Amino acid sequence: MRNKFIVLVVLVVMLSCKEKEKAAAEKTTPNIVFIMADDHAYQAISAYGHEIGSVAPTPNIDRIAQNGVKFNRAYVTNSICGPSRAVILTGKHSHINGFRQNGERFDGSQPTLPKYLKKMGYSTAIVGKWHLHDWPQGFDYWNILQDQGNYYNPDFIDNGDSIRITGYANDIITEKALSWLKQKKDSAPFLLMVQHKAPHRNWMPALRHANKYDSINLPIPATYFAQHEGQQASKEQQQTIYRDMYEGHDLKLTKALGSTVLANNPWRSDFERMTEEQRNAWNTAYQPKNDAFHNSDVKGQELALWKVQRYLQDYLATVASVDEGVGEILDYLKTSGLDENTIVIYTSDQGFYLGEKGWFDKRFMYEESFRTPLLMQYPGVIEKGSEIDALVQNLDFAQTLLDFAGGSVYGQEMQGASLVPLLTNSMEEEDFRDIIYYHYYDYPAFHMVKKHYGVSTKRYKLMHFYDDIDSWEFYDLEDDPRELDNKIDNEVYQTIIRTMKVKLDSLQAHYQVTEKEFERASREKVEKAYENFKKLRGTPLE
Ligand code: SGN
Ligand code: CA
Repeated sequence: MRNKFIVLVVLVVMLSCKEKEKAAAEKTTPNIVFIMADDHAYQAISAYGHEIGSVAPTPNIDRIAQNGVKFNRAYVTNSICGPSRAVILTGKHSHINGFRQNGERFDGSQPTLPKYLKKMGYSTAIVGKWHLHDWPQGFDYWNILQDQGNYYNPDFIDNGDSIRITGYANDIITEKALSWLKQKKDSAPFLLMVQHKAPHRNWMPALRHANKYDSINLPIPATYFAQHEGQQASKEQQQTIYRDMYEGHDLKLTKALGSTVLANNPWRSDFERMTEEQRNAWNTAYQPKNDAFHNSDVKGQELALWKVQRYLQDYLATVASVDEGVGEILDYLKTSGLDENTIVIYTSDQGFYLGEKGWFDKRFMYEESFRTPLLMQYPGVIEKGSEIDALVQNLDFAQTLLDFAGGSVYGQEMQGASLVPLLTNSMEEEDFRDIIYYHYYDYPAFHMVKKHYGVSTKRYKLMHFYDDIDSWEFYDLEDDPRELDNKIDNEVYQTIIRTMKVKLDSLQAHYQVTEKEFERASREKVEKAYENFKKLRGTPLE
């Protein structure tokens, strides 16, 4: 009886997989709307079920998870902006696509996802943050932010012409994406990449959201005061909220009671771009809370807690307009009837720290910055409300989309894997990969996170900080999900550590990593960088 039941279940599952595959094959070539935020932590997306999400929900982004799938273990290969974007476009690791760290120039002549899709008859468009220091190639229409972009009155480069637009970046990006969609009258399938600036540093919310979370006590991670014992690179980074943030630039604090002049603000910033009206509205929103701070005389640990609250308030308020923008795009797809044949993806260029380990920013191979949110809908093909735990990476996006578009042949040179078998339930998660590779190069640079590489399975993570120091770290994520206990010298783990080192070697060989990739920065360069950042810190408050 039991056996018959099992046979029946297997048959039903097989049938439904076959149906999904068939459904995918029968669909006409899908449109693709790829929405990517900048520095959006998965902890700050309510679909991921973290504490923060319950006080600062993202109802529109969550709609994609409800309509489709949520990846619980999506990772990047190099947790930093430009490099992540280059990996997504090329489907190749940084050392192969040549863009290892911010500030480099992307070689736009190489094959990319939009170029292949264009070859297949797609219309291709990109709006928002680009950050690859070369004009986009492979797009019929591009309208990108200049460099990092600004929140207020940003400069856009519209197919080559630079134009300053009054307004708020996320709203303008959504508007441009929608107007491209609305003007598109032909029947060609399309790829539309919508790439937000938010919630990147310095987390400036839209004026309508500037007080959104002021009265909420936001949850502070248990590791906020972590001491990083046995983690030398963590001790030497410069992204600790209570120590490294600039009071003016990051926390929007004023110099003194009654003043509207910002405290330590070492760079030209968005405040100088605001119109008088915007600046007045900003002051109306911030001055009462800044004056309350000046009246309160908080110090020491209390001040550290105050800073993380202000940071989270601004960060989450900045996310709010991204969420609204996603809602507008989903609504338009629905009302225009495009939704049925459109794949919608929501992701970020990497994860981010929301006070975990005391930090903001990203870069490390620890979970918060290594992982990235990934939600995907494709009605009739991807099961509604499903979840995938397989280890996937941004390296896989290009091949996945080419596969869905019927052009998997173009992905052959790429280094990822199509996620289509996982998405159509035609592959077991265990049969996907069991280990992933990471390599971060941007040192010495902002936040002074040392170069490192590593591998991670679902349970174990091995990392090697090879620049400046020579330090290995090893974590058992099941036992220590917050990665506080470096077990590299722990007797119990020596066998698995040896196995992980072998796997690391074979993955490096597989991805064609050569000796050249482990070059270290000169000591002189590193010291100079530390000196410069020290100077920037300035005098905190009057
Ligand atoms: C800027 C930020 C840094 C950030 C880098 C990289 N400083 O330099 O905090 O780590 O960008 O970010 S800022 O206050 O000037 O914004 S990335 O998203 O482009 O990789
Ligand atoms: Ca980023």
